[in-house]
Amino acid sequence: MKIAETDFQAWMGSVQSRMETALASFLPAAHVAPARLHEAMRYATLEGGKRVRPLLAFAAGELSEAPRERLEAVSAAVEMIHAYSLVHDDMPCMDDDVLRRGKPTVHVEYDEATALLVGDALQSLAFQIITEGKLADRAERQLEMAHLLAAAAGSRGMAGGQQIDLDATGKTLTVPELEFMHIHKTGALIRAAVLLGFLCGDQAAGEERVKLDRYAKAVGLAFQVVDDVLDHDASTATLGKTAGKDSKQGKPTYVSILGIAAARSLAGELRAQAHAALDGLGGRAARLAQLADFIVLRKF
Ligand code: GRG
Repeated sequence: MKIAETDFQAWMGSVQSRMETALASFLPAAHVAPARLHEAMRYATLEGGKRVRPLLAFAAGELSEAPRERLEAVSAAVEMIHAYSLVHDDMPCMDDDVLRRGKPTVHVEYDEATALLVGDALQSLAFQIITEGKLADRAERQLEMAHLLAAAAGSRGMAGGQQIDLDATGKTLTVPELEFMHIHKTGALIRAAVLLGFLCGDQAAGEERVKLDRYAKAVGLAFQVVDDVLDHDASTATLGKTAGKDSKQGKPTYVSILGIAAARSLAGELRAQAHAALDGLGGRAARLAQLADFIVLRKF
């Protein structure tokens, strides 16, 4: 392993463990009433997940010299929206899956009504966190951050992308239609993670934000293309969720539409676009560059 790689692994491990502690303290304790709901919220959020969105927020925060406590808060908010989306996505009325992060999905471990409430409560808690305390240099900026997260999660972001996904089952989409779906379903929250991390810092300059936005869009789409490739290539044991499910459910994916070789090469192109977007940002963007590589080269 090269030194740069070892250093990246260490950085990633430290952000992941910091986030585990932060999430555990933002979530209500399992014994607090209603204990079943709080226990299930913790089950859905803690001990699992690559924490890609927090990693992106922390990396973007290096550009604007964002304080660690603010990064923990915005990352926790984004990760709670993400966890809620996974809980609802796994329910019988949507993807109907029994395995997530290597353990039974929330509606299997608890029940459907609890899973629904877990998602609702995690989403509310995310907005409570992002509007509490001082997370930006000015109150207007913090308001903008809450607005950004709401837009990313809503009908013109992730929830809208999920609707397009549900409508697309059993159909063939064109590549631009597939891209439109994923820019919303997966890309919107990833973009929000990058921008929120950046906006936490008092040194968040406008021209850097434009570059970051370009980076976030490339990485968001790359994440999904790789997700489709892994759904085709990897095993259920490696992924911790049911592999090969999209094709079984008749869902259009980059692999079903482009073929596996073209999907792999698209992931490589998006990785190059992400790197190009960082041009001129210097060493402070090193973690973002490493994360683009991690997202494209990951095996799980
Ligand atoms: C229910 C409103 C609503 C939205 C659901 C994100 C989503 C929309 C559904 C998840 C289904 C899915 C497999 C999407 C593909 C990309 C994705 C978000 C994968 C899971 O994210 P990771 O790999 O998961 O970051 P971990 O477990 O590592 O956090």
